[in-house]
Amino acid sequence: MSINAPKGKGWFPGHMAKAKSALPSWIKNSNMIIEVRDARAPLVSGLLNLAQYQKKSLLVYNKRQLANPIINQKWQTHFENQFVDSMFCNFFVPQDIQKILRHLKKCASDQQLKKIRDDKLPWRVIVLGAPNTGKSTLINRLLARKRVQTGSLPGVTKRPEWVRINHRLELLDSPGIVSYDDTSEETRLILRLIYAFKEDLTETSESVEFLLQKLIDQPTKEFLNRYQLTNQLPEKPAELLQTILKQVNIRDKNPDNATIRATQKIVADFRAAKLGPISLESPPELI
Ligand SMILES: Nc1nc2c(ncn2[C@@H]2O[C@H](COP(=O)(O)OP(=O)(O)OP(=O)(O)O)[C@@H](O)[C@H]2O)c(=O)[nH]1
Ligand SMILES: [Mg+2]
Repeated sequence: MSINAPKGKGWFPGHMAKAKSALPSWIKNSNMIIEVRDARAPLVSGLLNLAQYQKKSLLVYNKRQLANPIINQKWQTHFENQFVDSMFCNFFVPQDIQKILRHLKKCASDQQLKKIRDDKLPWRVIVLGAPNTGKSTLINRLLARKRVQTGSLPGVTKRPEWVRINHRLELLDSPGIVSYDDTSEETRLILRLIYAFKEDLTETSESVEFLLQKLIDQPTKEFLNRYQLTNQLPEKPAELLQTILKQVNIRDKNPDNATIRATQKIVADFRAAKLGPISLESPPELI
C-alpha cells in the first residue's frame, strides 16, 4: 500500500491521516472489503492491493457513465479472471445497486456467514477508497435513504461510521484516503481532475492540458457542442485552450487571467459531467 501525503502544495487533511493509520484495524474487524474507485481512472484512483488480504473483496468502479463505454469494456476484459471480483457501476442506477447487494448476499452465504448467523452477528463490510468516489452514496443507495452525508467536494466523510443495512448486513462508511505515488506527475493530474483532492490554481492548468489532450485524442460530441468546436481540433492542448477561450468569449484586460478563468471553467465543466464520457486512463493494449 502506498499512501503518502502529496508533496508541496498538496492536500492531506488530519482526518485522512487518522483514517490511514486506523485502516488496518477497520479491515481486521470486517468480514469483507469493498473498494470504490472511479471508472475514469481505475488504477490511479485505487487505494489497496486487495489480492493481498485474506478476505472476501469487491472492487467497484463507480461513475461508469462518466467514462468512455468502449474503454470501460476494455478495462472489464482486462480485469476478467483476476483474483478480486470487480464491477463497473453507476450508483444512481437501481439495477447496479441490486447487483452489488446480490454479490454481498452471495459472499455472506458461505461458511463464514453460517458461523456469523450462529453468533447472531451481522456480516460486516468496510467500504473504503479514495475521496469522492461515492462510498457514502453507495451506503445510502443500499439503504434506500439518505443516512450518511455525501457531497461533491472531496473529504466529506470525516469519521468512520457503521451503518446497519438490515439485521444481517452492516457497512462501515470510511473517510476517503488518497493513495499517492508522488513520483508520477500523471497520477497527480488525474486525481486532481476527478476531484480526489483539492488543488491549487497553478496546478489546474497542468490538469487541463492533460484533459484537453485526452479530448483531442477522443473528442466527445458534448465537448464539441459545449464550446462550439468543429471536429478539426488543433493538435496541441495549448492551441485548443486558446480556441476555446475565443469561443466561450472569456475576456479580461490581463490575458493570463482570461486563460486562468478558461481553465477553471473547463475543469468545472468536466467535474459537472458536461463534457461527455471521458476516460482518463486506458488499459495496456494486449498486442
Ligand atoms: N455521476 C455520478 N456521481 C456520483 C455517483 N456516485 C456518487 N456520485 C457523486 O459523487 C460525489 C461524491 O459522493 P460521496 O458519496 O460523498 O463520495 P465519498 O467517496 O463518500 O467521498 P468522501 O467522503 O469525501 O471520501 C457526490 O456528489 C455524489 O452525488 C455516480 O455513480 N455517478
Ligand atoms: Mg463519504
